[in-house]
Amino acid sequence: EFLRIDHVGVAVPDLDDALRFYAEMFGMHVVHEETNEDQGVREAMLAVGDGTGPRLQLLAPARPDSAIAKFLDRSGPGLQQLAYTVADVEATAAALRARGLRLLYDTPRRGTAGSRINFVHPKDAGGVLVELVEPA
Ligand code: V0V
Repeated sequence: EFLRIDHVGVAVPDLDDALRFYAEMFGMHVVHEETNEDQGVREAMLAVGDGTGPRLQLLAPARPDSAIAKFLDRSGPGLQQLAYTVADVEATAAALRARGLRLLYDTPRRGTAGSRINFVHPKDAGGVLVELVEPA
């Protein structure tokens, strides 16, 4: 069901500070940036190397009641999620539900760049927040 790793998500308190850090320290640059009001995040996708592989997603809170704000309060900055590319997010979610895993949403929501997304609860996936991404 999983085609490849789509991105790894890192929670950061301030997106501009983080972008500066990744550029200056690691030479990594933004390929996409947006605010997702539904998720309450300001986010940026960074390419690694030639940009053909998985991306790094920096996630900063856009609102104090967002999932990222809560994560930062509890855990501090750091790895927040691991996202896999799937061909059909509804079919994959249904298959995982049938195996007893809790999906966070009944129907997919809007993710980066018009993708459709859902998540497996981290308590059902060995402590990892697993995101399913069906690209636009
Ligand atoms: C919480 N927990 C995590 C975790 N977040 N464990 C691993 N990784 C995480 N990111 C643990 C937490 O330490 C608690 O463990 C337990 O889960 C709490 O579960 P809960 O009370 O049911 O839930 P909350 O309120 O802590 O929220 C966690 C969830 C929330 C995962 C439900 O963050 C959520 O709805 N996430 C999905 C949306 C999201 O993450 N959006 C931001 C990215 P103990 O203490 O009980 O052991 S947006 C995005 O990725 C986009 C737009 C995109 O890629 O396109």
